[in-house]
Amino acid sequence: MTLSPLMMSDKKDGRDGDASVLIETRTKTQRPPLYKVLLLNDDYTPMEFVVHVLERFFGLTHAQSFEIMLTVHKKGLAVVGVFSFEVAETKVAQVMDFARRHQHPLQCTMEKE
Ligand code: TYC
Repeated sequence: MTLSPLMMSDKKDGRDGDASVLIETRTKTQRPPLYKVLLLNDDYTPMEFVVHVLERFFGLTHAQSFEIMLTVHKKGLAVVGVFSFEVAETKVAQVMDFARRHQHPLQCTMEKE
């Protein structure tokens, strides 16, 4: 910050005897919290359906989708992506609605990172 001429002292001795005190303020940048979207395994949802869901709602390639589907199948769950609260909520709702409409028990949830 620079001092404008108006803020400078008029005195000839060079001292700032008036109220020209500069207070530095620190702006802490707050990042919004992020949420993990998780896909859970079950015994009935077809593998191809899960791959299709990952391609359709998460913009993943077929290869990426197949890999994540296999991770869920083997480990029980996997993180599909990390998003803002609103985007994560929307993805979960889209997956759950799509699975229900196709009568598959697929579960998708979110949790704070
Ligand atoms: N376990 C399922 C099967 O053998 C496949 C599957 C994978 C289901 C991932 C859900 O999130 C899931 N057909």
